[in-house]
Amino acid sequence: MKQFRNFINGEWVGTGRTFEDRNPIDNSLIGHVHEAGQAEVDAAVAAARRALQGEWGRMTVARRVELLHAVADGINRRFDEFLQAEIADTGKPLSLASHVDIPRGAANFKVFADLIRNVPAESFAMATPDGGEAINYAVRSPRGVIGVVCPWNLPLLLMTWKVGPALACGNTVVVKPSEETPATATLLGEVMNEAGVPPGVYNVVHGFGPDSAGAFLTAHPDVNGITFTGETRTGEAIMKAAANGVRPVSLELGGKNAGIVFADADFDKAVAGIARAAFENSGQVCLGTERVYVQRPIFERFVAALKAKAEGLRLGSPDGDGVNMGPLVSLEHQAKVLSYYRKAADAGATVVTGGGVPEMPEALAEGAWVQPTIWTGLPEDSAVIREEIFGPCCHIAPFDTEEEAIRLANDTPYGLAATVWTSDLGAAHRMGSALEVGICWINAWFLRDLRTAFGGAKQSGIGREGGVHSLEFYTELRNVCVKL
Ligand code: NAD
Ligand code: 6OD
Repeated sequence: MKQFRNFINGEWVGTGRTFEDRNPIDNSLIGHVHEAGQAEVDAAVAAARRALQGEWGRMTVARRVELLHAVADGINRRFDEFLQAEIADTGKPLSLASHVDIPRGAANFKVFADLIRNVPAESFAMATPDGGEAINYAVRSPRGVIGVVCPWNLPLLLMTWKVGPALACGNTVVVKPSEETPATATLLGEVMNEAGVPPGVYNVVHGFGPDSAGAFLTAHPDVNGITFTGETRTGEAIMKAAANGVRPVSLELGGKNAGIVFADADFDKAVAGIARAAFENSGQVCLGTERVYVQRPIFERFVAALKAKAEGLRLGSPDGDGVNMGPLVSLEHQAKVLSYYRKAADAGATVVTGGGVPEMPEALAEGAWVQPTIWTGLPEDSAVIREEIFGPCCHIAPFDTEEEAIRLANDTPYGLAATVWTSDLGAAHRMGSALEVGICWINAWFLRDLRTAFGGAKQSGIGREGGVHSLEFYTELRNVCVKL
């Protein structure tokens, strides 16, 4: 049975207070996770502070870049271990984890290492009142000890998306992975040691949110900034914790993203794109599409085509032949998603497909399975259309005009992402600027260039990360003015 211990100052720290880590495909026990208390969080933050004041803080950028490349290489060298750990924790198909989650885990270190090596600094020459001259130049220093609080849906990808830039900028981190998915953050500790990253630079504390490691970390006065990915309501709690000491936050939160399909879109590509956006990773992607709006002339045909896609998905264990959909992350999340399936039925939705629990072979019967589900016919104010479900499901409604599509898409407190399908270049650009989101894809979904700004509008987040935008959060910008 595996033991997931805390990683503090380059060493493994057990606590004797454990909780279970279970595999959602069959609810089998993977191992025991050692919950960090206040003492372990204090020790991790102190180790991170010491590292900042020690070798790591004095290290040249060139050496830091070398080490981050060594970490990326270490992930790639132990690719299969990361893969097995991730699919055991999440149940996601091996094909998905091996093409998206684990490669991005390595890329997140390489990209930000290369960025920091090439980042320019601004400078301005100015005239001074005495007729002389001064020069101003910008210096970026690390923000300090960064608390990184992570969700369970893309555990390694989303954790390294924060840790990569944080370390590239010279900070140290204390990571609190989701209680549902402790494995890959723990494994990364081994890689850090193998790569020669000094002790205390990367620390992991396990546990839950309130009254546990998450709350202890975010309330810790010696944490200089908190970067968080997760639900909007949790983001609010973290922002309140960060208010003590006026500590900055970067928040990537929930979404209720719209997919908009115009009648002139390439039909097959639009169907395939929306199917990915609704069902990939069993719908557990913050950027996913749970509200689909289709222009009326192609509405019936589109619903039938998406139904065929949903019914063609093959559910099963991650390494099963042709499997392209796994379970939800946990029985608890299954209960939440199924509660929305019931709400949809109660509200009078037409269930185009799915709506319940699939029949699975006996060996998988205890897993967190739900059917990919499509509804039509619900009013826009129903819970299923207003609230983030985070499951493999979507509601499809017709629209007539571009203005109506924009109004419907923007009628939500969230503002993370949108995916628009059209062959009209003008409409594409108009949608790109009218939709109130942080990321708008045209004829694509989840196509990522890590140099671009990533984040949410409205209640989907605060701040942007990605490329040079990450520097805004992970560094302190100082202006030096030199009178010549
Ligand atoms: P969650 O908010 O329940 O938990 C996220 C993390 O926060 C976990 O590690 C949890 O233990 C911790 N936590 C919970 N309460 C806390 C508290 N009071 N103080 C400190 N830490 C606390 O989110 P989840 O269920 O793990 O993930 C799913 C959610 O994440 C969805 O809403 C999804 O949209 C969102 N998400 C957003 C993005 C994005 O980029 N915007 C990406 C992925 C997931
Ligand atoms: O691709 C990324 O960098 C990113 N942050 C993706 C978020 C996905 C949400 O589930």
